[in-house]
Amino acid sequence: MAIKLYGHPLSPAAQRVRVCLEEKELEYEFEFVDLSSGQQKKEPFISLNPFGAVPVLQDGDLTLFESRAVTQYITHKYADKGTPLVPKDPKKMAMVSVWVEVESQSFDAAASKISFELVVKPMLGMAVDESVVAANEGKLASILDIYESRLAASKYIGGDAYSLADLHHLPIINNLFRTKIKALFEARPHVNAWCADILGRAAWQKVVATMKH
Ligand SMILES: N[C@@H](CCC(=O)N[C@@H](CS)C(=O)NCC(=O)O)C(=O)O
Repeated sequence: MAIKLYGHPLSPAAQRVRVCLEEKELEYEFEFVDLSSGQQKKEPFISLNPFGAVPVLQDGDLTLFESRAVTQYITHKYADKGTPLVPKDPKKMAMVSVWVEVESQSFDAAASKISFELVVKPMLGMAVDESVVAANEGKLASILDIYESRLAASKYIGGDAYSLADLHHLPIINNLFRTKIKALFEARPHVNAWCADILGRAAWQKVVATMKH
């Protein structure tokens, strides 16, 4: 049975899974979920994810939600396809896991709040809360200082090779690059070069193309 991804083209969490499927060169069916009408909170979707959010991945009889858990599943299940994304060596794998956690617990915690204020709210015609932006801008700047040191010593955030730790950042970095917050990334040369590298990957550019429809 084919892989099916339920999502919305503008959902960063769905984009995270989509870019992983593209890196793995896997065929999949994309099922549009209309977030604006609340389809995600109703049956039949709510039975796939009781939290009522995209993405959901179905692969045969397996149904999964939570984008970062889904990418880990794809990476391990399809280890022999496309880009490896997680190293086999346990020490290298552990380092990737560290930075997967950093993205989720530190980077995303600040960056996705800014993305919501400066990218999502204007799209929905909602007023931007600049106090939320300011509070999280300071947090993000401190996190990017740590990234700058890390990337001065390591080509990719999780180690020598491109991995899930880099890939998980893409949707929110892509959103923030459309805002004044881009300056925080540009001010840090290693972070800036890393962003250019990962945003330029063919798999991510395929996902970017799906956002323009
Ligand atoms: N932690 C979840 C977040 C999922 C999430 O918040 N999805 C958003 C779109 S990016 C959504 O479906 N929002 C609609 C809603 O919550 O009603 C993941 O990584 O999959």
